[in-house]
Amino acid sequence: MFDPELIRKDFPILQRQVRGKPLVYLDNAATSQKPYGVLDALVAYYTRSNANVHRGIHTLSEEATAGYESARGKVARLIGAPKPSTVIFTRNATEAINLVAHAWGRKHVGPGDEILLTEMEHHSNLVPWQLLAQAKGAGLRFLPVTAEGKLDLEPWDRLVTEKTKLISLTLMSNVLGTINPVGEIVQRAHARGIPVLVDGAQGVPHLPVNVLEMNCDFLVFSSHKMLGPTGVGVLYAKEAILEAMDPFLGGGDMIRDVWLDHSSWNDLPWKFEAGTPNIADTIAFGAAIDYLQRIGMSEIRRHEVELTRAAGEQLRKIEGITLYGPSDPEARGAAVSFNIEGVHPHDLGQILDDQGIAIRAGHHCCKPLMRKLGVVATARASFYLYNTRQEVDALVAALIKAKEVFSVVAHR
Ligand code: 7TS
Repeated sequence: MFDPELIRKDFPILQRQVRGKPLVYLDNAATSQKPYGVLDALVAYYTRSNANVHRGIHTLSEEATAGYESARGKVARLIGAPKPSTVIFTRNATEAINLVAHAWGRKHVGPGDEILLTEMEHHSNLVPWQLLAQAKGAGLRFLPVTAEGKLDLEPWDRLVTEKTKLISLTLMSNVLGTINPVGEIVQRAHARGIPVLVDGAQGVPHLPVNVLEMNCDFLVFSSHKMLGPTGVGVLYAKEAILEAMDPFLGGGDMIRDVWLDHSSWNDLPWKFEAGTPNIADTIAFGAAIDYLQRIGMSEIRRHEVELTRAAGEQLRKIEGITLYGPSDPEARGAAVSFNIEGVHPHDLGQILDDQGIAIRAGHHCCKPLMRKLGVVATARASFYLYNTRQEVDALVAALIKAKEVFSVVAHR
């Protein structure tokens, strides 16, 4: 049975206090906490098996290589990738998008071509395309966001033309929580021969995801938002696309043979992994995936829907609050952004920190979306598997108190 109280015992950081209060960690959309299994995997690797991968024939190197490649298999199984060789390890989701923008984009996007994004993208899924468009004389187009924070597909036929070379969008918004209809978008795009990149940085940690069902051409995400260490990201892509792509970075490990004036490339996935990779953190990412799968992605999703429902119901009662994104908890993830009239979100963040409650305040790397919402910043609480109903209550109580403090100050 899913029991967040039992789950919490696996996360040592959740036992600590902040400013004399038990930590209430509600900044999971920024990064998640790590269970003992992940921490133990790091220590075990460095205390027993530390060596470079893919090179030595000695025992330690074989153990390191087996651990590293086993993590790749775990990622492939988690997302339903047909082969582990379609999973490329990067530093984070951002680097995975940049890899595609360089290694695929520079070959397939030319002057006058267009890339279709949405107005709710994280800067990670915007700036790499701006750089590509500037380098190639290409243009960017954007699916708009409705007042409820959903994608507006009405202008699809005007926005998707023979110029469109790629559609790149987030599975789940880190600000609005919106879960986008990626399957439908992939179908529509493929009907016109256009590949689709899915930014799964928020989606993969919180939803069951299957790349064959979604039928996306690229999927990117980060270990650190799904109980794993920082410094590891994933690019999944269809095998034929990866085979046809040139390398991103050059160096050791990504070559088959090297002459003074040219080189040939290693097989997938190593063609895209130049230099010594982040071995320890990747192995520990494998332990994070084991943990998530032991609990079950559907169970995690169900728990988060309940927390989001409870948060929505209680937050909506606070006078002067604006909640962003879809109100139906089934249509959204557990990142809940809001503003309270008369209180700057940074002040909210500070006051909540005094209560041991960690939320994020700011533009969440979505400045164009902030402009669309007509704000400079929002406060954001984001839940994960180890959060509880009591923590939702603590958040709401602290916000009510913060509002009272500010109305007293305002009336002085
Ligand atoms: N895409 C989305 C939708 C994200 O939310 C983030 C990070 C990224 C990409 C980039 O991930 P990275 O691991 O490469 O940095 N989002 C956030 C956030 O909402 N608060 O801090 C980081």
